[in-house]
Amino acid sequence: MNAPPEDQPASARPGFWRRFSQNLEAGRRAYVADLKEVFGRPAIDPTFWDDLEATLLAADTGVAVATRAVERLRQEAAGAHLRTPADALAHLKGILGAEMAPRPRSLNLDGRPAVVLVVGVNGSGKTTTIGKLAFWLRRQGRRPLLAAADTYRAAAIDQLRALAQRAQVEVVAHQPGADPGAVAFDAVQAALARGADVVLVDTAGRLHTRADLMEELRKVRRVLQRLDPNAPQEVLAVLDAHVGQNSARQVKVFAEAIGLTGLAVAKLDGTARAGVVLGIEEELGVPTKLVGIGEGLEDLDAFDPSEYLDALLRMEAT
Ligand SMILES: Nc1nc2c(ncn2[C@@H]2O[C@H](COP(=O)(O)OP(=O)(O)OP(=O)(O)O)[C@@H](O)[C@H]2O)c(=O)[nH]1
Ligand SMILES: [Mg+2]
Repeated sequence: MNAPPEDQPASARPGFWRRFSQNLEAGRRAYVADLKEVFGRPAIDPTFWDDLEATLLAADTGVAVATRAVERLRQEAAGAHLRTPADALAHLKGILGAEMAPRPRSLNLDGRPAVVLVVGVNGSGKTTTIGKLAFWLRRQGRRPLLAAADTYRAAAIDQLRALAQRAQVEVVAHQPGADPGAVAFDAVQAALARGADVVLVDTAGRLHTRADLMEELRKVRRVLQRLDPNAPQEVLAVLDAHVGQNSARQVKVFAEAIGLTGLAVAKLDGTARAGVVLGIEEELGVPTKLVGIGEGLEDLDAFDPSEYLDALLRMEAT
């Protein structure tokens, strides 16, 4: 984190995490019922550990996280401090929290302008996330500018323009089919000329031209680095929570090709895969920095592991 805390509060949205919990409710009723059943047992019985692991797996935390967490709890139960299912629940949040804690999660916006390159597979939520992020940044006194570097489809440029209008930020766009590197270059120049301090670069997500796409992204990065050796300050991959653990595998290609500084997990509303953030981080080793819980401009915030785990392990209705 390079900006002072007051410049970029951990959460810019009062009530965001309450809505996050409420949105999760819709998709995870069966999971909550399992959670209640397992942790509501009067004692740790012979099937308790397997059932707990199955419940975590059902929330899509991924195998590695679920087995490691249950193993740790079992070890603690062998000692004196963990005797009941309720104890296990209390300890579980600490164990999962420790898995997430060491990763820096604030956006690095230390550049003039700072450049955020947004990548990801087709339909993961890149363009929508950029609109939401522009709005989020503006509410914190930043001046974002959008770069329409997904030049494959005219519709992609129009979509970004429409979002920019709603978020009241400027867009730099070329014609469909134009060189994405040239768009990124012009956007940074425009930001310098107009006093914008963050450039958000939208990119294409075609899967079937994967090799071409990766080369194109590398080229965009080279162009940006020519203007500022530290750019892009952030390379964010947008993942679709509904795709679950598989989305991490899809994003690995981007991580290997250009490197990632953070993840933005979109569509965490109405999904049964509430635990997906844990598994994705485990698989990629890249911190989740932003989460999206809807299509509205307000539906994005900085990722807060503690709020997230509270929502994940909460059993009462919100
Ligand atoms: N429910 C929900 N829908 C979302 C969210 N983020 C994006 N969407 C929807 O997901 C669909 C795809 O979003 P886009 O932002 O166009 O995805 P993209 O990655 O830019 O897609 P391409 O440019 O085609 O690769 C749209 O219908 C969005 O409205 C979210 O957080 N929640
Ligand atoms: Mg798009």
